[in-house]
Amino acid sequence: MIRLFEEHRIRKQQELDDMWDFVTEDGQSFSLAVPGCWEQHPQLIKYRGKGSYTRKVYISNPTNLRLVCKGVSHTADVYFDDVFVVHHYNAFTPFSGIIKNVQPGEHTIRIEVDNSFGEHSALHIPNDYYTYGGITRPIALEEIGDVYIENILFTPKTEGSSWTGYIEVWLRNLLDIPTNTDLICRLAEMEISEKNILLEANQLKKVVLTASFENVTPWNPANPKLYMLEAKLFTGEQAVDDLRERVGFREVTWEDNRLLINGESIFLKGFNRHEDYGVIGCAIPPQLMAQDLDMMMDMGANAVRTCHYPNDERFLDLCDERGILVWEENHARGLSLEEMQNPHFEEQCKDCIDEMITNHYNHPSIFIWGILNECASETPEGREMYRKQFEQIKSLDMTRPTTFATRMHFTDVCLDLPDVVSFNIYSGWYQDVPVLGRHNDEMDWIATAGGAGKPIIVSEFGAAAIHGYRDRGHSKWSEERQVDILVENFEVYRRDDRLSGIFIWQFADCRVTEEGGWFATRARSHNNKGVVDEYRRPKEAYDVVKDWFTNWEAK
Ligand code: ADA
Repeated sequence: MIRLFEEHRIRKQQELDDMWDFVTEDGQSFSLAVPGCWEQHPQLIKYRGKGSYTRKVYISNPTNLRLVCKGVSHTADVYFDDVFVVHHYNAFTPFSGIIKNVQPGEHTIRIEVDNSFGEHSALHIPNDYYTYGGITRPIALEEIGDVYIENILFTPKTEGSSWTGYIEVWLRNLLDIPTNTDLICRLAEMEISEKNILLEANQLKKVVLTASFENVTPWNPANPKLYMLEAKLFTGEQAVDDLRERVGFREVTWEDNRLLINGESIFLKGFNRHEDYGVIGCAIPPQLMAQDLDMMMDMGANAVRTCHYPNDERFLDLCDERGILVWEENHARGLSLEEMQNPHFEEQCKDCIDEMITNHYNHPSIFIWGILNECASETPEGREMYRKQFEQIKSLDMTRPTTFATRMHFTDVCLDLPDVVSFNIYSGWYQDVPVLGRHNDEMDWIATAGGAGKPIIVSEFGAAAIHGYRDRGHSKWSEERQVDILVENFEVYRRDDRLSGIFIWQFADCRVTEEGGWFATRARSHNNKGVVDEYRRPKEAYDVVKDWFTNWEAK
C-alpha cells in the first residue's frame, strides 16, 4: 500500500512490495522484504554500508515507466536493465525516475543502497536516532504515456462562508516534440477544465485552475472532512492519465501569539514520534502507524511532531483522516556549526525541503513546517542557513507558519526568523532544577529575543524511564520518576496561557546510533524517554498523560 487511497484509476501502477534479492558489499546474499530494513535480518542487525537490491518485473506492452520510491535509507542509485535511472540522498523523502520506451518482456530493477556515514552524508550522521538501511518505504512501478500528471498542489482560501480552491496541476511532456492535451479536474461535485494545453518538448508545465466552492465542509480536528481531487488528461475523447489526491478545506493562521485553524484558536497537546519500532526498525506498516495514533488519541493528544524528518505519507494520510495536527520538519537533528558547514549540507537540506513540501503540501493535517532541530542557531553563520531555509519554505508555501526547535537558551540569534517560536527544555532531567523558574526565565527571554507576539510551543520536554523498572524511591530511570517530571511540567504549562502548545518527548523509545557519539552511553542503546517502549508497551506515564491531556481544561 503506497497511500491510504487509490492514486490512479487509469494509470497502471504496480506496487513492488515483495521479497527482493539483496547482496552486501562483501557478497553475502539474502532475501529481504521490501519495504523493510536490512537490520531486521539477524545477520544484518548492525550492518552499515552498501548493498544491492534486485528484482524482475514483466512489462506486457510498449510503454514509458515511472519508478516511484517513497523512501530508501539513506542513499539510492537506481538502475533499469543495468542502465542508470536516478540518484537520491535522504531516507525520508520520496523520489522517482523515468524509463522511456520500454519494450514488452522481463526486466531487472536494481537499487544500490548505502546507509554509511561520512562526509558524503551531512544529515544522516551518528545521532540520537538510528539510520537504518534498505528500501524502507513503499516502491511502485507506473506505466505512463508521453504526457502525464507529475503532481497536484491544492490551496484552499476561505472567502467568508465559501472557499476558493487553487489547483496547480504539473504536467510533463516526455516527447522531444510539442504536444497538446486536455485537462479535467473534479472536486466536491465541481468540474474544472482547461482544453488544448500546449506542452513544449520535454516540458514540465504548471496549469492553474481556480474555482469557488460554496457548500463544502471545512476540515478541522473535530471534523476532518476530506475530499477526493481527481485530475484526468485526455487525448481527444480518450482519458490517457490520471492522478487522485485527497484534500481538505482548511486555513491555518497565526496572530497575537495564537495559532488558529479556520479562525479557531488551538492548543496543541502532542507527542514527538520517531519512525522506529522494536522489530521492524523504521519500516513501520500502516497497521502499526494506526496503532500509534490510536494510542496517542487514547491519551488525548491532538498533535504529533515528525521528529526529525519528513514522515511516511501513509502516516500523514492517517493524520488527515483522524484530524491529528502535524508539525512536519526537514531532516536535521543537533548539527553543530561545523556539521552544518559540511559541503553537502545546504544542498541536502534544500532537496529535503523541496521534496517534503512538494509531496506533502496537500495534507490538511500539516499545520506548520519546521527545520533544523537544535542546530547552530546561536551563531551568525548558522543564522544565515536558517534564514535561507525559511526563505525557501515561504517560496514554496505561504499558507503555513514556520518554526524550529531551539535548545540555545538565552543565546539563540534566530528567534526573529520563524513565525512560531519553539524550544526544547528538560528541567528535572538534564538539569535538576524546578520547571517553573526555568520556564519563566525562558519565556521572558524569548519575548525580548524575537518571539514577542508570536505563538510559542514547548516542542520537547520529558524524562527517561526503563520499561518495567519500578522504584518506590522514584529514582532516576524509574517509571515513577518519569511521571513525577512529566506532571511537574504539565502543572506549569497548564497555567501558562502564553503557550500555544506542548509536545512530550517522546511517544515511544527509539534505537540510537552507537557509532561515534555520546548516544553510545544511552542505556540499551535506546532513547528511553518514551511514554511507551519500542514495542509500544505502556509505562506508568501512559495513564498519567491520558489523565492530563484528556482533562486539560479542568486541570
Ligand atoms: C533533544 C533532541 C531530541 C532528543 C532529546 C533527548 O532535545 O531534539 O532528538 O535527542 O534531546 O532525548 O535528549
